[in-house]
Amino acid sequence: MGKSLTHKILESHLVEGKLIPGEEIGIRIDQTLLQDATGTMAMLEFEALGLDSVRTECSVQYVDHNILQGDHKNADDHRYLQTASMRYGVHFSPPGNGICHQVHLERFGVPGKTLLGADSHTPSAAGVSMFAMGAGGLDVALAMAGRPYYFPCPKVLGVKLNGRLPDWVSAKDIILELLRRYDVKGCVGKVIEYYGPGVETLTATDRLTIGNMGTELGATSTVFPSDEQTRRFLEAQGRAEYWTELAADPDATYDEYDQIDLSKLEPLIACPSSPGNVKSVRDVAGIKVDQAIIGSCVNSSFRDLMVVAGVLEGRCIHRDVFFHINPGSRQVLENVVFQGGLMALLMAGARVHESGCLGCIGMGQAPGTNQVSLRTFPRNFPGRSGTKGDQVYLCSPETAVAAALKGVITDPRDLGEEMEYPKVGEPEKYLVDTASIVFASPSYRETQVIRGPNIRPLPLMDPLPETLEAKVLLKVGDNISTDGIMPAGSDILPLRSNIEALSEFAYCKLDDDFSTKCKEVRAAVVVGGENYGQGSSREHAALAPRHLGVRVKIAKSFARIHKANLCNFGIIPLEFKDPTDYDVVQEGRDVRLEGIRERIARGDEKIPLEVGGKTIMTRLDVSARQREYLLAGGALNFVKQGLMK
Ligand code: MIC
Ligand code: SF4
Repeated sequence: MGKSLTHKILESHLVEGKLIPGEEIGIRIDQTLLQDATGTMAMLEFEALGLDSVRTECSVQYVDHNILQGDHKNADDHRYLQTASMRYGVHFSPPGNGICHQVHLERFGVPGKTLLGADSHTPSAAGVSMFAMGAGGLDVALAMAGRPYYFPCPKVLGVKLNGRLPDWVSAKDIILELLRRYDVKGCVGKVIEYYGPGVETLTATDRLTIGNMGTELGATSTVFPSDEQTRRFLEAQGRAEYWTELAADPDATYDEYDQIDLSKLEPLIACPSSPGNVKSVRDVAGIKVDQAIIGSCVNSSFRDLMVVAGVLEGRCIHRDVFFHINPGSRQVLENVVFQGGLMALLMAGARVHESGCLGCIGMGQAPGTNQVSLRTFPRNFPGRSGTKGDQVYLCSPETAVAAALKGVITDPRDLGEEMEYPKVGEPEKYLVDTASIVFASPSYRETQVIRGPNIRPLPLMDPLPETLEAKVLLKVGDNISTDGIMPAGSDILPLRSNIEALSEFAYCKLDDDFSTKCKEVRAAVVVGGENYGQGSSREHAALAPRHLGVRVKIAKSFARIHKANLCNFGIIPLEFKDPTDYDVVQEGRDVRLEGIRERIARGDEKIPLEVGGKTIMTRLDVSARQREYLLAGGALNFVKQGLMK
């Protein structure tokens, strides 16, 4: 039986377990990636392990999220990350150099290697055929220390691509089509592997777009073959020597199958306020648009910006639309300048920004009251833009620029009546810029790590008691994202390395009083529906509630990264055995987990929970290692215990 490329890469990296879907496996991690919003904590965690340097082939620290400098905090964190990177052998990409996923593809990605990143969109590296996953910061810190990464062995969904995309339809529409089919939890526990004749029509950055938003489907990772397109991209980036050819066996079998005829796709758009709320652009055409933004890690490549520049050549954007361009990397912008695209963008009236996450993580660019914003971003969870009740749509650069020209949502194919589709291919050679990257060097090992006052040590966490009594302080519905649990934005993000201050904001968008209520109880419970904790990988969505006293979360189901983060920080992730019990566990109720310590230590999967005079059954579906973490009160306690022994 032929093998999928996913299985080939996993097999060559497997250090523990068997490739049986659902069973825990451990794989060797070749490369790691940190960004600043999750990375400050992860770097502190790495330091706590007491090693002299990282033990990977390549580890990179990016600064791209917290780049507003309203006071000393973010700038202090940047200097900490730079000096710690130099000290421990990590490459450092400073603020302004670009968004982690775009820069990683350009400068560091290597086909067939594994990459673990403290950012949920790490599967963007599928663009150069890496097996890349997002994880919590602590898991990445452990990988930096040379430890394997453990996760449930995924199923492989093989998606066959046929045909070629029509004009005005692009890679974003392919992944939106899958989101239309599967919605935001349809690919949980799966790797999406693309194959078939349509694959070779997609460039490396098209593949980045598709891999990036596989995350929005709940997928563990996305895999593309490494072929002529990959070789061309690496060569154009001056890194031809890293290319190897990789593909599934011709008779490969997959756990599940699907296919897309690229030639039949039409422009699609995700409506407010979920990436899974996908409609055809035609169906929502005519809605007045106030803001359009091209940018974020999913659509800010050279191709994306040049298509937009091509459309805008000699034209002006509509007077009622504020139009922004957030380049994916400084190198992207330099290439756009070199090829003459910047002039068209500026003359059309675009606001061209420095490269970084910017509005995608609520660092500026918030839309006004009741305003409609079209963005090429990967996420539009409620309020993520920074504006309450926001109306954010996600679409391709083609659809965004069509709206910017016309002032209303417009099918970009309609532009075909006025102009030719500006096709943009991969240049033969990109201008390559590595000037601002601080590459790791043994000569930096003596660097003094500089810590600003915003960097606070991790609060201590107590081990799990014999029996747990707690109050249900919050009950939420399906698909609550980690943005809902631990919001970001320019006020809150700078506190990511100060857990005490940060935790005051936990759940603030769902319940203003949550942190105050927590102070009145000894231990707290949060109840959720399906796919609880989807979205961002931020471990702060476990760390901050834990600091406030949340010891148990009960949900119908959990998203992969969040569930791992809960175990890492000693919060017990229980699932309802009977989903209708969701109705029994109401806000304000007291719950009791009798003998919970012993049950977890024994390996019990069924956990009885007393609530309001009734006992309901819940399920604890975690690995033996995660049980140890829960007993110790968190992975760091567990690792420390080991060191003390
Ligand atoms: C996001 O897109 O939500 C983020 C911000 O990049 C996060 C990481 C974070 O919360 O810092 C992610 O995707 O993991
Ligand atoms: Fe940055 Fe947005 Fe990408 Fe997250 S999704 S890495 S915030 S650009």
